[in-house]
Amino acid sequence: MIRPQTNACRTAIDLSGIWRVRFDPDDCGGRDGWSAGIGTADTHAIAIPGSWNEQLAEAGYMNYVGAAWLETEVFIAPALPGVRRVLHFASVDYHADVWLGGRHLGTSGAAMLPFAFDVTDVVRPGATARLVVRVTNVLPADGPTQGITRSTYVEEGRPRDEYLPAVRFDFFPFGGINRPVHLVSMPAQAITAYRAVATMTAVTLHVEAPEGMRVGARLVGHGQSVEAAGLATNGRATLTLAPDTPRCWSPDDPALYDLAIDLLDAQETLVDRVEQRIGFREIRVEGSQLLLNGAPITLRGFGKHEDSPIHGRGLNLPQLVKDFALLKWTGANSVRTSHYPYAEEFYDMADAAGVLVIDEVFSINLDFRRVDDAVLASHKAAVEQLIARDANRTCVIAWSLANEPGYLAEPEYRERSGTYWQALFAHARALDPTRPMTHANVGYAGNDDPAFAEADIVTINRYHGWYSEPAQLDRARAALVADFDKLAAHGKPIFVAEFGADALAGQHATYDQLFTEEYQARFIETYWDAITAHPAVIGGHVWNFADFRTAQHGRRVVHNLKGVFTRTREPKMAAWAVKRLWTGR
Ligand code: BDP
Repeated sequence: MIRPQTNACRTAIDLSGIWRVRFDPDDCGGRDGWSAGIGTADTHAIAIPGSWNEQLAEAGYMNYVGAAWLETEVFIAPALPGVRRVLHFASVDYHADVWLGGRHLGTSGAAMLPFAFDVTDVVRPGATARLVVRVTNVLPADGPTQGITRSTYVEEGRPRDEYLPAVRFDFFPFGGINRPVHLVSMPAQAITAYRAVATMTAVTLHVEAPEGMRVGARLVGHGQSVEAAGLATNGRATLTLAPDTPRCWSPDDPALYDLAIDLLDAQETLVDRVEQRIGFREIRVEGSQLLLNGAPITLRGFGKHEDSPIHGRGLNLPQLVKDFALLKWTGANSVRTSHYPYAEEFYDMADAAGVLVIDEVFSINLDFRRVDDAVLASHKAAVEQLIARDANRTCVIAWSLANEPGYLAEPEYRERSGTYWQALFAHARALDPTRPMTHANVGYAGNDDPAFAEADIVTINRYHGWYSEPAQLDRARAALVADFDKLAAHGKPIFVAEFGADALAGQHATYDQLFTEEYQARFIETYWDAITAHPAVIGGHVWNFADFRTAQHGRRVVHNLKGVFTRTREPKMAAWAVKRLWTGR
């Protein structure tokens, strides 16, 4: 699915704005015909993109989990014959059913990823059509992040019903249309997909295009311009673009080139075009090192979230720009998209800023007491849709296929997950043989986690000094180093994807005290020292870049406070500490 864009052949109209929403806690909207229009009773204005929770807290929807129907009107401009219209959703949290002018178009795919419908035959050019989207933020039980409800807590034998809303993860289940919706006009004969594989010297393009048509590609930048062309045979053209002296992309020099792929008819007339920015770079694992452009690289950075006041998980462009300025300010060179694929604008910023991205599938705390073939199938589909969206991204250096499976230390994890990981990693590798694969291990799953056998990088999340050995940094450091020494037996690079301590901004102490700014800073300094001292460890990501909202829970004071920045992006002492560690200033 090609990203919406406006160029010589395509036009994308952004449908962001103030829509209307009607909540449907009793699930009667389908029966009562809301798909044709939600009416005027009990409706609220809602900004799209944006989550309903904080926007509509006063109306009672802060903790709402269930179905909601959102609608807007779309004017369909007249068009020349042969123009196709596509309705593209960058993502909906977590599942959508869509109607246009009362016609059901279909449903969304994997959560947190795009989906689109061809609406050419549905719309009447020159008229306005009503777009209705039924959204639910209830996760299905057989997804790669298995849904949980108040009643399944009990079935799962958990000690108590302790989260509002009920969640399996440590962030807020914001609901709504959290990324833009576009109406795209594009030619009927079109480029349908492409894969760009970059090395340090060339970009190889595999373009899916109508049989027998001519495909041309041009790469321009840094005083260079190269072209290639070929015919689509068996639905595909393969082209190679190799400038004489390509400038390589890296965090120190994020050199990007403008790539345009053209589709031409027999008369050499331009029929379709797609554009993106791309860099020359190579990423590879060798022994216990990660090599970027042939040289070892230490990853320093953060796990993040898409989370901001009022917007919730809704795309917040000013905050995105600010976050990249703050990442650079700390000296970070990398980010993991914990715990789900982010909005495409995030990867635009990362490509341009030279921030390396570990791109994570939305799979959290997979519980192997409840894993079956349906879960594996939906996990594979989520991997497939993520790789289809992001494989052409220069910034993406690795895929993380799951976060903290086996979190409950259930024996079934050790008994059954081996074949699951074999199947999942093999599936991912077949889709992208060019990037390392990993997953984020939780301590409960052990330093011999069955997934490590399949991963290229042994990735761990560790909280010695916080959830265990609290406020005892000597013991915490010893436990961390003991983990490293055991993990080194895998003979692969070790990466610490999470380490961090909560700090309430403004809380201070002269001694090691949980929740103080001093302890958070000292915790991070202690870990960083151990990370950089161990020959097999390729770096670490502080948990978290900024404080973020969680479900209500006795162990959280509104937010998870492990951010080195507050939720509104003021620095805590730890932000200055990482800046000193990573920039020397
Ligand atoms: C890890 C999770 C992360 C949590 C973090 C924490 O991967 O989502 O927010 O712990 O407890 O287990 O702060």
